[in-house]
Amino acid sequence: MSKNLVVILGDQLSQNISSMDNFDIKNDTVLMMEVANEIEYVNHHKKKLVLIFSAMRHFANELREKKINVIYVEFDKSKKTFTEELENQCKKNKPDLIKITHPGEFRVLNEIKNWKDKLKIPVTILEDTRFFCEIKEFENWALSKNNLLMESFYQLMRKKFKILVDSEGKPLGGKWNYDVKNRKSLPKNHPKIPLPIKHEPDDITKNVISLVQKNFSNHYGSLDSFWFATSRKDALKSLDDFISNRLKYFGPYEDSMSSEEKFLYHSTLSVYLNIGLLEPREVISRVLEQKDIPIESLEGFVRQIIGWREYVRGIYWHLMPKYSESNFFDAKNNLPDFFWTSDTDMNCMKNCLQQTNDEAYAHHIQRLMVIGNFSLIAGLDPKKVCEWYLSVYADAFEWVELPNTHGMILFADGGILGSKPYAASGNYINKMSDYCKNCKYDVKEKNGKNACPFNYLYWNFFLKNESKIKDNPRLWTVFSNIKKMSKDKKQLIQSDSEKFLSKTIPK
Ligand code: FAD
Ligand code: DLZ
Ligand code: SF4
Repeated sequence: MSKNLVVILGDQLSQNISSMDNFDIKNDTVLMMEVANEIEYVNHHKKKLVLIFSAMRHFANELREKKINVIYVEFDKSKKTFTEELENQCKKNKPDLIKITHPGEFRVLNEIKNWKDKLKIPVTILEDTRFFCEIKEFENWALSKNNLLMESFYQLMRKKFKILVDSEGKPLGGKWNYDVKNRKSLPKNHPKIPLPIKHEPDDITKNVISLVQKNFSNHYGSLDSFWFATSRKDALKSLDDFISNRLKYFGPYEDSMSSEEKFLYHSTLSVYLNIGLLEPREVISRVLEQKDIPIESLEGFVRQIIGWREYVRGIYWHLMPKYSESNFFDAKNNLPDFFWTSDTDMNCMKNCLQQTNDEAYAHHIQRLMVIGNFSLIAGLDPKKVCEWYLSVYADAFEWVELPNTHGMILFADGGILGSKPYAASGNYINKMSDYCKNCKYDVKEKNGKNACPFNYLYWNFFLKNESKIKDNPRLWTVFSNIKKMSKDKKQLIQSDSEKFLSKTIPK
């Protein structure tokens, strides 16, 4: 009888993970490892470290309850890499075969590909079947298309999995897309929105909090009031809570921002989906079972999970490793210190950065239209921005973080993922949030000391990159305005931007 060693990584905490298929309880063993390299390769938020370690430890216990033999390697400084630790375990356990589900990061895949030669043991890498779309299937779709629009991939997924379609494959409600209904800002006297459940840390989580406090106090972010679910049971409670309390209005307010409401009607489920405590298929079927949810909320939510989430993963595996190397605008600026300290006079940035520091969470529009928009128009270096996003959010794994950062916000891929850069002036932020009313800067001012920096940086971005994007049909209005702009106005924009950037960007 062959003896298998099944390696389960920190984001593979699903009972149905493919590496456990045909698991032989008598002969096979599961190996889980907390290793220094995974902790240190970026400056992970402390809450992200607690989430992953606590969830790994809960998962190992759940497997043991099913009488599965688990070797769990707890963190100590001498445990450096997956490979070194696996080598130690193979010497002791002498498996005939190592099994692992395809990892979520290219870096880790490369490491795994070396195991066979290094350990002289065969290694089987299995498809990650938790996703709706296999890597190969996306690749075939991508190769059959001239441009890789999310919308066309999304419609394919809806039809293939018969989600919100009628018997002829037409969209329920008559439209594939309800985006126009889903752009509301939060009215002033909107009733308080129910917060996501806060899960009280149990003994396992408390131990991990102490471990992180002791060993990783230099990492980014606050450890106060840790509230994430770290077990499947609690993650299911969070799913129920979202469905009962926030799904109904998810669509209309998905683009809005509020200094009073950190989570609005968002689900916060990415944290659990990305480490495997919840599976996308169960989330979709639970959501579709609900009665009385308006189509714009149902479709809006389904689009995020079977559209965007699957699409960015496909893009990542289709285009890596070259994808991360592009820098379309040749942007080279360092990150301002306030990305780490939250200490800035721009109230929108301060709010989103402080929330990121406190919660290891910001919702999509905060990531995209505030921090992301700023990173784009301030010309920040894509590699540094990607590293920041990978560090600071609890749900950040490279397969999902990189396309969103490198492609969606920075347009560093030159337009594979988005058809135009998501640049916006202060006006957009003012329309969609209440941030501007408490800001030192004046959103209505275009130039000068009190002007909102988003206003001049926005035009400066287009002036600087004119030759690269002026023929983009979606930017026709922008460049026709630039044509009408006087030389003096252009100079003012450039000098305000230079002054701001020279104060803000470390050399
Ligand atoms: P909800 O608004 O409730 O959305 C529901 C679910 O849809 C999410 O849980 C998530 O699984 C999925 N989803 C929504 N938008 C996207 C998207 N653009 N790409 C992939 N999945 C999506 N998401 C991550 O999971 N990890 C990341 O590291 C990450 N980095 C991002 C970086 C930038 C610059 C931007 C603009 C977006 C990033 N996103 C990332 C996407 C999105 O912001 C988060 O998925 C979302 O904010 C998570 O919060 P939520 O669960 O409350 O989402
Ligand atoms: C992010 C992370 C961290 C901080 N620590 C570990 C760890 O100690 N052990 C582990 O198995 N996984 C960890 N992870 C997740 C991995 O770094 C990696 O991102 C994913 O496995 C890639 O899919
Ligand atoms: Fe942000 Fe400008 Fe509004 Fe201030 S005025 S909150 S900097 S958009």
